[in-house]
Amino acid sequence: MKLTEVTLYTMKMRMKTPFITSFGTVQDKTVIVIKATDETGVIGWGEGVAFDAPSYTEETAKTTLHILKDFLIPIVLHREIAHPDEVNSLFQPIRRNMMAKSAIEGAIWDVYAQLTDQTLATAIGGTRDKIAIGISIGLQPTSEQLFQVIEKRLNEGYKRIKIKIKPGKDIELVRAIRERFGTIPLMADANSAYTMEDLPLLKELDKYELMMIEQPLAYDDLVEHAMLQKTLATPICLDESITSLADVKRAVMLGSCKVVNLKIARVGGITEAKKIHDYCVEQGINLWCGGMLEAGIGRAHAVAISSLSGFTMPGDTAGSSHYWYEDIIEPEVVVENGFIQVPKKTGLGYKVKQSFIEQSADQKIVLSKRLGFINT
Ligand code: OSB
Ligand code: MG
Repeated sequence: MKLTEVTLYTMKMRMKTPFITSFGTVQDKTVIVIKATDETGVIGWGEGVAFDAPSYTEETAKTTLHILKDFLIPIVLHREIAHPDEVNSLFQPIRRNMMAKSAIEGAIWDVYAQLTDQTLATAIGGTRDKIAIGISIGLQPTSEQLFQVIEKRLNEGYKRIKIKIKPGKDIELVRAIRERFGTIPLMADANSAYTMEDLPLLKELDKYELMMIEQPLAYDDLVEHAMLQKTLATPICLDESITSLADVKRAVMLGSCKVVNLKIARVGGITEAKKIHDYCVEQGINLWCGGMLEAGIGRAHAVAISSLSGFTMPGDTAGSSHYWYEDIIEPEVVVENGFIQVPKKTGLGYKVKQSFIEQSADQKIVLSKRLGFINT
């Protein structure tokens, strides 16, 4: 396949409720949509999922656009690509910028799936026809509000509850949830809010038998997580610290975690995500698919990767209507009794609402000329 045109759109999407974590609040999300057209006219879609501020990882919506426009798209435009796995190697000269890489790589996977007349899930190697889904609940103003949200989500059928914690909103909250809801599948995500000085507190969490604690320590750490995992009964799940297969290998070598939260965008795309999946299966590491508050295109990619058999635990890919008043795909992603049906149509399997995107976009950049790649 050969891309002859790539269009970048940016649009602001307001979340139904602001999502609050230990690193900040997301309410108005800048969604970057990538439309990649190949020489035969097939259109593939990708999504840039970085936030406006570099507070979860170092990328932002603006760095994503810059890296895409000035570095990544010039590498793939007008280049013959036999298989989307090649894109991962083509991007090797560019350091990190995982979310930017993933955005265009995802669009190329969509083109490839359509050209080979398969669903994206099948093209990736997915075998499941439905995937199990949990929900990630942001920090709430009061415990009572959190309990109400948990109750609602349990009634909706979500298969696991993830709460956000931070210093001062941790032990007491978890204790109260256990008291009220008993042995529900419960986990906590700290988004790097603790240090090894909090060891006594983290050890106390063991009492509440959480399924796992996600990313308690620094966003770029593996060594202290390994020290922590040795003293904790609760499995550690790494999110921010895992940006590549190499990171997962190091984490396994050190014993930094027992579970991996895999986000396609955080590891630079589907090819890297597949490699991580295969390695986790080989090593017996539990794996589940995380989220970036994606709009429909990113969500569709998450559904596809979650159909691989090594995703052993419910993911964070909640239904579109949980986040958005109107999503950019139709049908929306729907969760029923805690499951999403993997779509059967070729490519993403959902129709991208192109005119809605055109109307909502505050920026549109069309790249079709042969662009010299800067400074390799
Ligand atoms: O740490 O998994 C995270 C949302 C934004 C940034 C980081 C995280 C999250 C979530 C929610 O937990 C994931 C989602 O519902 O998309
Ligand atoms: Mg997380």
